[in-house]
Amino acid sequence: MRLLRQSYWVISALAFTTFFAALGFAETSTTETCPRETVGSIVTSPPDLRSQNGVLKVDLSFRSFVDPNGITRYCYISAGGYQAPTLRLNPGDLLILNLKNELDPAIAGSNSHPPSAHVVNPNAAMTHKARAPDACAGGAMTAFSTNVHFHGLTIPPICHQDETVRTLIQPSSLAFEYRFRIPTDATPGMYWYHPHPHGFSEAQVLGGASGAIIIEGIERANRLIAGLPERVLILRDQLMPAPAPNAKPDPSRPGKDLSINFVPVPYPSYTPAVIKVRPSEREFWRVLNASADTYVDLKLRYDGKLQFVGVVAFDGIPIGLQDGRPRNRVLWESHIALPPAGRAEFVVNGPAEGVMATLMTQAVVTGPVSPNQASTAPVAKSAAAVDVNPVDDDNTPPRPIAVITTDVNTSEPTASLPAPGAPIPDPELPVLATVKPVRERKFYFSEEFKDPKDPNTAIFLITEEGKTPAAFDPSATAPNITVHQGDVEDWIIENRSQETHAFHIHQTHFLVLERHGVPVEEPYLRDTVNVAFWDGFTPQYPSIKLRMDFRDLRIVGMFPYHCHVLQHENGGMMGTIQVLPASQIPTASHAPSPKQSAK
Ligand SMILES: [Cu+2]
Repeated sequence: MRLLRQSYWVISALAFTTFFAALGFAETSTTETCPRETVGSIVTSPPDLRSQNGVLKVDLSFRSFVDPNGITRYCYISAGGYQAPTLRLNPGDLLILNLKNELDPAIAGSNSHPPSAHVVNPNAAMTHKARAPDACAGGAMTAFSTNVHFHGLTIPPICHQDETVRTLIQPSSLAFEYRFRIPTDATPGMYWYHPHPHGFSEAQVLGGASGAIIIEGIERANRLIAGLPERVLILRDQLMPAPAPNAKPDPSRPGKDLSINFVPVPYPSYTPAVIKVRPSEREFWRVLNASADTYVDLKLRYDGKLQFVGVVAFDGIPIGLQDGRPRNRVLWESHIALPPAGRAEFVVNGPAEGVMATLMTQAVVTGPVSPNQASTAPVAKSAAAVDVNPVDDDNTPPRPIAVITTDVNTSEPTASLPAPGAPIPDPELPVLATVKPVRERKFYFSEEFKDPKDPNTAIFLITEEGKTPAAFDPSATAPNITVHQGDVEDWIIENRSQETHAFHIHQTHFLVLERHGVPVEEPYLRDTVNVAFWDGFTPQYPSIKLRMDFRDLRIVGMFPYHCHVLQHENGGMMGTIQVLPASQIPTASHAPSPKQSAK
């Protein structure tokens, strides 16, 4: 653990007081809440909190702050004052995380996001009845409710572990304890934590509430990277200040700004952050796209030349660890596309001294370009957005993120991977690609507008083929689909809408088998994957085919699958799956594999 280096917004006391007095903000909001780095500053690693003797005990406060632009920031602050600490644990370690919801309705309620505006799906709000104040039983779902999802980890979907459908922690609640053990067979790599209250996760994640989880030991999965300096980079998107009232619409204006480890890279100057590296040093980068809504497609250029990076893992699963393919290799890629929630861990050969090096995201096209878009297909707007781009609030133009400068004496990165140690054993269960699925299902993403002329009436849907499309209903007690523990299924996910969606399921990873009906061979599993948009006229919808794994004994219970573009998730694009215990009398389709009982 090291001292937190933060720079604070410098605002004169007078201007600050006048600003908040004018908007009627409560005085309890201070500059120290959810601090952010200044534009153009050096990217430093998030603070690390490491498990000791098999236990990591963390007290986190969940806070908000209204910034000088009137935009609400959210953050996790540890008892030691660290913002968004990286939680580092070994497989088998116990995590005890006490979360105190310190959102102040007096602050957030008076800012530009009135609570009612967060409810993108009015049906959900009306049917979601107030419940007892037991955090495990749900309760009033407001902009001040929260909970935590441990994205990518295979831990039980039960309250106090990784349950996100019912758990709602209110500001009035005592600190809420999350307590679970990292599975001993958890794959080493990058995971993350973020809020998941349906209807409000977009605003909270956009505001900056997210942090990395590192399961240690990736050098045991790939000995090539042992000893490399490791760097944790977290990309976040954030709302932008409203354009001037008479500003000319700018088609290059992004839907959201980006930041890297809380160093903002704001439109329109895109002043890049600064990553300092030792000249020509090889590093191991662990990159999380913690954006609520924004896709990135990362590229490294040295003196204008595109560089290859050596991919070791996606979504916390190192190559060759769970797919039966050879290990101890990297995939050299010229760009890294990450949907919201995606992670990539890769080797970077640092630039030599004097080389002009940049990290940038190229444009990501999230929908067809249509000159009539504004009149024929309403563009869904985030109800939480302060500004609404009249053209496209999903616009994702190319932009720099950071310049990489060499410095022999830089103190970053502060951590290095250890020596390789003993290789991680092969998984006990048969490799997913070789397992015969018990059934195949088809789902589809679609969008509807209650009023075709009003983009604010967008409803986002994920539907199993043959069922009636309906936005996610948080008050529903029955799951959308049921499987049995031990099942392996193939899911085809179609996109029948004209924008991209990022399919994600909690508690388990999947194997991508096909894209648009064409087999693909990916030597890793994922937990979040993009599904390309439909162009509006091709007879066949874009699709992916996934092999879904419900064999893990720990995931019995109910949990969600959804689009990880949180604007869409909040707008209804979510369903629940219930994993029932394996049948007592094994049938052909539900027989647990012989190896499972030994697990
Ligand atoms: Cu989506």
